[in-house]
Amino acid sequence: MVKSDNLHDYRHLAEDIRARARQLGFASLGISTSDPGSSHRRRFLRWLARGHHADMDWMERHSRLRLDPAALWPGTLRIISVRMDYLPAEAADMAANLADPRRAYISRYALGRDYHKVLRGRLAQLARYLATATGGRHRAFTDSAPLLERAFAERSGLGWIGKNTMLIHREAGSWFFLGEICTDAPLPSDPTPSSQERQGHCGSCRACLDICPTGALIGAHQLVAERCVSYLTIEHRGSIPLPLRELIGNRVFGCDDCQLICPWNRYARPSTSADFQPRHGLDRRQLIELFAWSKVEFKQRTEGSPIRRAGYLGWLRNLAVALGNAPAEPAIIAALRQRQHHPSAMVREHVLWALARQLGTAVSA
Ligand code: B12
Ligand code: SF4
Repeated sequence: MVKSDNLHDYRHLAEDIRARARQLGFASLGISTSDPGSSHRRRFLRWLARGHHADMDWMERHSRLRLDPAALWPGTLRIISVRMDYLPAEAADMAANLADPRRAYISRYALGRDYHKVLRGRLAQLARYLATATGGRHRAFTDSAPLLERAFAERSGLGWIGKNTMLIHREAGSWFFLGEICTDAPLPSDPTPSSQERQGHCGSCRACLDICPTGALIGAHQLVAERCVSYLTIEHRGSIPLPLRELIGNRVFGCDDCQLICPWNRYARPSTSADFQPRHGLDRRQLIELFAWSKVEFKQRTEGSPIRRAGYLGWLRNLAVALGNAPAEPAIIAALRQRQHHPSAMVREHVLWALARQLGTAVSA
């Protein structure tokens, strides 16, 4: 057991944890203090004040905790941040899928097993290892608690904040998840990046800002959630605003455009982890196939998948929008007609919108 006042022991422990994290499948690990720093604090509060979080009220509700991990998990002195790469090696070509309006584009992160489940188990093992070594208090999180994950990861040296707001790593791009352990162990923290390092390596590139289909990136490092396809297709519960529907194209769950275009993602190493490989052929499905899923089929086929978050009605809503954007075809019109009397008013409204587009009639949504 590490003695509470022995810094030498903690240095060794930090190295042990890094090695252990690698064995558990994490690509890298960084340690920061529990202070997110003034620039993250300021930017986060400004984002909330401008209402850029749309109706994700939970972002506002727990804002104090997000800025103070010790309030979230008492005694927290350090945040251990880990990165796990997820770009599925076996998935069909992304750009080709996105360019085919009859096929559904599902975000790469959502093709396989829910990352919360994948990371949680491994982080818990790392936390147990720490507990055995120090006997202290440790708690693992991955997008499961109000914690400014990118801020702590950035401060521990895991990457820089790109103009698309993603954390980007020089050798790995941005196709990765983050997870954390809040600990009371006074581990040596990694050097905080200098202000020059924090500017990152985006330089004059603005590919992500220009490619964003809905104009959600209103400037470098500024994302307006209510326009982001990821928000609209995953988090948003109601009707999708009419002006944005056409812009969503065939993206039925999440959006990857601002990562797909990022030059740093040329260096991303695809993940061979079985957990992240596509299930049920979700990387290549036709829109009408997915639209035909019954509620029972949706539940069965999204078991353990992040897609569950959209809910069955959200899933039908998103697919109806994509079908409305597909080229006019009798098979699509027939599929939409099957659902035009759906009991959900929200689904019906999107189906009628899509039908009107398919039939070339006035949109009466
Ligand atoms: C809310 C949320 C969303 C929202 C809002 C996104 C957003 N940009 O905030 C929506 C639903 C749109 C979303 C979408 C996606 N998300 Co999300 N999301 C989150 C969540 C829960 C909170 C993010 C947050 O705090 N936003 C608040 C705003 C203010 O953050 P921000 O714009 O990034 O600004 C912060 C920093 O970037 C910094 N900052 C801003 N500008 C600058 C400039 C400089 C120079 C510096 C130093 C700092 C700085 O200050 C702010 C405060 O820290 C996190 C998990 C978590 N608990 O942290 C996952 C998380 C950020 N999401 C993730 C992912 C994978 C996605 C998607 C790729 C999913 C998809 N394919 O559809 C997209 C990507 C969209 C995008 N370009 O960000 C990953 C990101 C991993 C990575 N490599 O960065 C996270 C970390 C989840 C995880 N555990 O892995 N997400
Ligand atoms: S995820 Fe898509 S919609 Fe959201 S900011 Fe990136 S490119 Fe724009």
